[in-house]
Amino acid sequence: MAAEPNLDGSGVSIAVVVARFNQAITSRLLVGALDAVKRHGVGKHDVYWVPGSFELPLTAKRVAEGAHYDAVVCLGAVIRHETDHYLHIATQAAAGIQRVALDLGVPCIFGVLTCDNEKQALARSGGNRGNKGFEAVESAIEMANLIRSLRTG
Ligand code: INI
Repeated sequence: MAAEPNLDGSGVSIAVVVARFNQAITSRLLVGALDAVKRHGVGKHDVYWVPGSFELPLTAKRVAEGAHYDAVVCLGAVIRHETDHYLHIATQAAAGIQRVALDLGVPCIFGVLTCDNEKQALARSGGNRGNKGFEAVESAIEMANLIRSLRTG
């Protein structure tokens, strides 16, 4: 098994589900994701907007069930505020996205930033810490190609 990821997106179909909450950040993640889609020649992609990160898992499930996509990329930005509300959202988004992947056997990528403040989020959405949206699409392509190669039937 090669250590290098297969990032050939030509035969890969991806759904990108993106949260509108903290849109100043998530739109930057989407720019990064679409950049990776173009860079790696992803065959087909569609973008679906949802209200917030809490809604990512259900939407990921619905699009993954349709069998039109080889992978689902979930993008969001959960930023710490005065209460622990953000913690519930981040935890449930992560657990829900993983559950969809395991239940349906479709790679669902966790492209959700969980940050203390907006400065950290900006750095990770096209600033000096890269772009998590770009990385999420690369993970989706790698996993789509890997899972396809492991199919037995
Ligand atoms: N949604 C986010 O994506 N990020 C957040 O930081 C956030 N905070 O902190 O409240 C957030 N809340 C909305 C949530 O995802 C749901 O859309 C809402 O609770 C309705 O279910």
